[in-house]
Amino acid sequence: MNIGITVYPTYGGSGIVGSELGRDLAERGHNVHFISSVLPTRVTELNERVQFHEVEMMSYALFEHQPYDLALATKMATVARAEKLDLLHVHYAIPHSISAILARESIKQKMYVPVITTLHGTDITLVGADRSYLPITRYGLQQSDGVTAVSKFLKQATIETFDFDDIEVIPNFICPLHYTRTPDSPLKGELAPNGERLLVHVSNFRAVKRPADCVEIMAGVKAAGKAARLIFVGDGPELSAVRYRAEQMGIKGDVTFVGKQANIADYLGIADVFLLPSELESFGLAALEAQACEVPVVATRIGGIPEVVGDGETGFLSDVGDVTKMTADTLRLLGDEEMRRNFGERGRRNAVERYSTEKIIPQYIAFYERVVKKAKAAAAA
Ligand code: GMT
Repeated sequence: MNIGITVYPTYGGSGIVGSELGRDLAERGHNVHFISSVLPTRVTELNERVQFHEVEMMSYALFEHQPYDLALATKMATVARAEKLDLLHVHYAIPHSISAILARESIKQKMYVPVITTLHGTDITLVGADRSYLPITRYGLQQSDGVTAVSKFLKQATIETFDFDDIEVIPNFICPLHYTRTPDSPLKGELAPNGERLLVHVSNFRAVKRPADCVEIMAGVKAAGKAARLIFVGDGPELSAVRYRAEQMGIKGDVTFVGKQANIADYLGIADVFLLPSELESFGLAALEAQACEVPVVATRIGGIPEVVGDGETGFLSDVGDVTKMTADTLRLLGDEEMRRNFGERGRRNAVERYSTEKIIPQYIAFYERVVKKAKAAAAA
């Protein structure tokens, strides 16, 4: 198939999922065309099966904000015709599904390019639910030829907010070969020079991730006399507040900020406990990646996380903001090597058996085939 994929290229899990899906589809013999403002960070290689089409935008003094959505729609339509795309698959509803629908409608006299929208989380639960975007998001769902959501939770949230239920749940995925435990990595010695245990948090440091809760947990671990270090991977708006909190709590020296990293697996592969104290998480991709690396997860019991992390099985779940319990859970894991190993092994099994690329990518392909077939049948009628 010839597949157009649009993602937010630089920021967040939806971009990772869309990019890695494209890479895997290309490895399976499909032609993938990424259409976005810049090359998505996870797309590291372009070749005859993986191409990139940059959305160009003219700037003009009259535009207070550049109309990216329209430039994107124009590029989608151009690429769809030039490359004879079988479908456009957009990740994150706003504005991508609207641009894709516009593109589809603008060329429908010449060809019909079906639009598939994958919902990732805040496009439904936060941004899409805000009254400034709600009607257009509902329109995007209704007009898409197919809609998928990354968790059962997100499907249910979409039904409740948008009264729209024609949604296929296709969960996020990991490549089991890429996400593995790497206990002998030299990075371990660099980050924990005295053999300390490593608590790792990976996110885009937005308020919804509550990264400052990790600082509270680390402070509790230190107060309990456990030798550990907290590693923050990623960057985002809350980062300076987190640094300040660490300073305030007197644990600045126990925390390392490594910033954005191209290869998250380097850090997860040596972690002892993964912390994800988010306020909202439709799936929690980082928790899945951690489990694939045999790392127990301490997280919140919200959104799609309970679908991914087994409480008492592969990690421990708490109410949002309950740092006392999250600290106790972290200490429990740090103090019990066997529990850590058992949780880690079960986590790896859970990730590989339920969420490996082998399992999930064929679900996307089957969905594409169904949507394309239905669109062709409708066009013929
Ligand atoms: O977090 C967002 O605002 C959007 C999105 C992103 O691009 O990071 O995150 C969502 O998609 C991820 C990939 O499907 C999920 O793993 C995250 O749980 C989800 N974030 C939220 O629901 C807050």
